[in-house]
Amino acid sequence: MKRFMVLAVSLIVTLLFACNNAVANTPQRVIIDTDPGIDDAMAILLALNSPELKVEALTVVPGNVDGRQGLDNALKIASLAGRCDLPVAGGAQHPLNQKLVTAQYWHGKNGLAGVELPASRCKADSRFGPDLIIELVHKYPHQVTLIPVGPLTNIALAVSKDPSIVPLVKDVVIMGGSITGGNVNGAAEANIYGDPEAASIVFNAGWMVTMIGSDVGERTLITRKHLTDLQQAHGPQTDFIAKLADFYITRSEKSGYVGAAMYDPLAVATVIDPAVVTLKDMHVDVETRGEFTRGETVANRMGSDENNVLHGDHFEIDGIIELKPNARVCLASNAERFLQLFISRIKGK
Ligand SMILES: [Ca+2]
Repeated sequence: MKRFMVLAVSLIVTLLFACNNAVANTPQRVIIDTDPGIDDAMAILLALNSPELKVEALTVVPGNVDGRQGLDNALKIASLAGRCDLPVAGGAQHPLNQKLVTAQYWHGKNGLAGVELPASRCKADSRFGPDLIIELVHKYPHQVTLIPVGPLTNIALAVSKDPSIVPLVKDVVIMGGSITGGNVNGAAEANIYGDPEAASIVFNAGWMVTMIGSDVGERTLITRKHLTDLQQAHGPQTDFIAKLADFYITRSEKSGYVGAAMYDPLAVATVIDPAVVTLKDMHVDVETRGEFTRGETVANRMGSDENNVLHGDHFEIDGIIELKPNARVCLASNAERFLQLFISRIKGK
C-alpha cells in the first residue's frame, strides 16, 4: 500500500511537471496594434521570429504615419516575413479628439526610413481593427496579450464598444508614456500625446496595463556596435532591419543620442522575456487638459494622495487616500540582454 502511494504521488508530480512545461512551452497569443514606424517594424519582426509568441493579428493605427500608409507598411512587413496568413487590419483613421500628428521627421518619408520594400503579396483583412481585437479576445478568453505600440485609439475604441473584453484580456503591454519627462516635449511621450483621450480610456478601463515608457526606451539603445553585428548577417529581414537601424541611429545621433531608442521592440521583448524589464505597480493618470502637460502620464510613486480637507479658511491634511494601482510601470531595462535577444532573433532571417 505504501509503495502504491509513493508511486501514485510520483506519477502525479511527474504529470504536474509535464503540464507546467506544456504551459511554459505554449506560445502566447498576442495582437500588435501598430503605427509602422521604424521601431514598429523592428517590434513586429522580433515578434514574428520568436517562438514564444503566436501573433494573432496586426491592427494598424495612425501615428508615425497616416492610417493608409501604416496599413501598406504593415502588409509589406508581413509579406517580407512570409506571413500572409496573418490578419492585418486597418483601424481608426484619426485620433478620438484631435488632429493626427505624424512623425516622418524620425521615421523617414514612408515611415520606414525611405526603404522601399517589394510590393506586398498579402491582402488587408476586411475587418475593422478594433472589431478584430474584440473578436479575437472572445475567441481566446484569458489568452490574448495586447501589445499597443502606437497611439491608443484602436484599443480605446475596442474597449468602449465592448467593455466585456477587459477581464478577458491576459495583459496589455503598452509602449507609451513616461514617468520622467516626455519625448515630444517636457511632459508627453509621443503615443500618449498622439491621442490623450484614448490613452485615458485605456488606462482607466479596469485592467492592469504594463507601461513600457519612452524614458526606459531611451536607455535601451541600439548602437553602431549592434548595427555592425546585424550587417554581418544577411537575409531579407536582416538587411531590412539593418537599413532601418542605420537610418534611425544616424537620426538619433543628430539629436545627441549615442544610439537609437528601442521603444516598441522593448514592449514585445517584455512579453517574450519578462526578465528584460523591472516593473513597479503604480496608479497612473493621463493628463488631458494641462497647458504644458497634455498627454503626460502622471504616475503616483507612493500609492496614495494626501486627503486635504477644508478647515475654515484653509485646508489641512486629513490622512491619505490609498490609490489602486492600474499599471505595472517599467522602471528599468536590461539593455544588453534585450539587444542580444533582438539581434539573435533578427539575424539570419
Ligand atoms: Ca510605434
